[in-house]
Amino acid sequence: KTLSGQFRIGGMTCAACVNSVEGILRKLPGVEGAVVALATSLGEVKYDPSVINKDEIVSAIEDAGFEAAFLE
Ligand code: 9UX
Repeated sequence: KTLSGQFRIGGMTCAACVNSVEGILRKLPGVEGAVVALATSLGEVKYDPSVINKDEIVSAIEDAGFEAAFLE
């Protein structure tokens, strides 16, 4: 089963940042899709909660030097 979560992301200032964040997310085990929008600073990730959770997704983004928080 796949869940979908929206998150707000900080620290992205150019289009290459978007590619970087999407690339990080798409490589994570359990992540099945990720899109990030520079204009709105919002992203959406589809993930398998039996493999990865939101805290781990946030940590991966923050390890790359960005800030992230799920909306809920
Ligand atoms: Mo753009 Mo983002 O030059 O970390 S790649 S600012």
